[in-house]
Amino acid sequence: MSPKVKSASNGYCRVCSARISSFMSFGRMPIANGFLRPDGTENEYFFELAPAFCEACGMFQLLEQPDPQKMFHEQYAFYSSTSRYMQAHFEAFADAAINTVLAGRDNPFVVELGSNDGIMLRHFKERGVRHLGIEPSANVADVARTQGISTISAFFDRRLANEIATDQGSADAILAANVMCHIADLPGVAAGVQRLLKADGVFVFEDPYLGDMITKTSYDQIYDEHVFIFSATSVQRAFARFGLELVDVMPQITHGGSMRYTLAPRGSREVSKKVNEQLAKETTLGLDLAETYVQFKANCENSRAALMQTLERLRSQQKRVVGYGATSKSTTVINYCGITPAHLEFISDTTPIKQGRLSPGAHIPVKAYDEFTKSYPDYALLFAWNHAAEIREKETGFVGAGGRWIVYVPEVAIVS
Ligand code: DWN
Ligand code: ZN
Repeated sequence: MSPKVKSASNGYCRVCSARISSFMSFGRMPIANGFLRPDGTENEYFFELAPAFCEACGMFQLLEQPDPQKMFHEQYAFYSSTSRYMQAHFEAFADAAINTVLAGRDNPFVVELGSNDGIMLRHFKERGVRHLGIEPSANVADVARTQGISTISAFFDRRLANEIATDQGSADAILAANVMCHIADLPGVAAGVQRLLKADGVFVFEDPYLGDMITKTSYDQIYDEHVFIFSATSVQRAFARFGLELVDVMPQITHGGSMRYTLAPRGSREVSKKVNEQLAKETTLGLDLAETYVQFKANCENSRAALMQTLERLRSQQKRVVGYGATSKSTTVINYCGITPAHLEFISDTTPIKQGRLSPGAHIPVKAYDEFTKSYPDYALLFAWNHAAEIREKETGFVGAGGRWIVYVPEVAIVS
């Protein structure tokens, strides 16, 4: 992605240039991972978080996205390796690539876009596979480099693809996880992939899935970094222009429901029947219909009302309530719903860079995990709901002490 890319769509689809308009607004939003120092709350940046759906190509997208440099930089607050489950997930992702696409190839070359702290590439490195990570956020890229994972800090585009192909050769596999949906210049990246990929190579990426977001009302997937929420339909159409064909899809449970897409140069591989099945499911779900998004808006409003009713009730009962996981997603929930420090005492998070800071927009203190265990609150609002299995497994002490979880996906509820 080029940092020069215009971040506003100016009312045109970023993929097919058809006219688009937002179907709802989540209001004024700060940078989702823009955790603030307590003495640095002045001049906080805000933009309007407004999603749109392109009826021409099916792409769900933000009308406006802040400049990439405001989101991805040397202080980027999200380190992929914070979850044990995600570590296992990426090991399996790497294994699948090694055992299928790369099997039998002579000195294969793997490129990962948005390689973060090396959570996936380390498995290629350990097995001696030639690899290159491209990660614009310098701090997380440094973590990967210190582990000997070959990484460059840059935004991926056709120019960089050309440089890599010239210097290191074409790629057998290009991988990306939770990255493609962050890049506004999707056509630029697709052109780069087309340039860098071998004629018999594959491009495999996964991202939060539109179908899950719509069915679960998990509107918190919508924030500055997620300029797109993909479906099989929109992915198939977006890449076709670049000679890349959708040959496989594989649903994932990660991040509250994701989809892994495999693309290959047109005609180079057989198209799995799962592709057509998924496209048909999306039609049944109504993902291509404007009315689906009108209903989604109503569902978001109902979810907000239910969550605030719960938090207000607990406040009036003087219960201690804290947030669990200062996720990017929580920035949308907190600011859209109007959650304040009067509702949440603090948010517990295991990421050192977020601790001692204030949450974006609402300025709720983020504290180390110890603060949570030291004196369990009455209720914990589970912002990291996508890691619920891992968290609830380890937090038996909290529940044993009478603590209760407040969840809001797929519905607002209090659970043990
Ligand atoms: O696409 C993106 C996804 C992959 O990751 C990025 N745009 C940014 C990020 O989104 P997120 O911040 O919503 O991701 P998570 O993985 O839901 O964040 C979990 C947060 O909760 C981290 O800050 C770590 C924290 N955590 C914790 O405090 N205790 C996580 C676990 C599992 C825990 O036990
Ligand atoms: Zn479009």
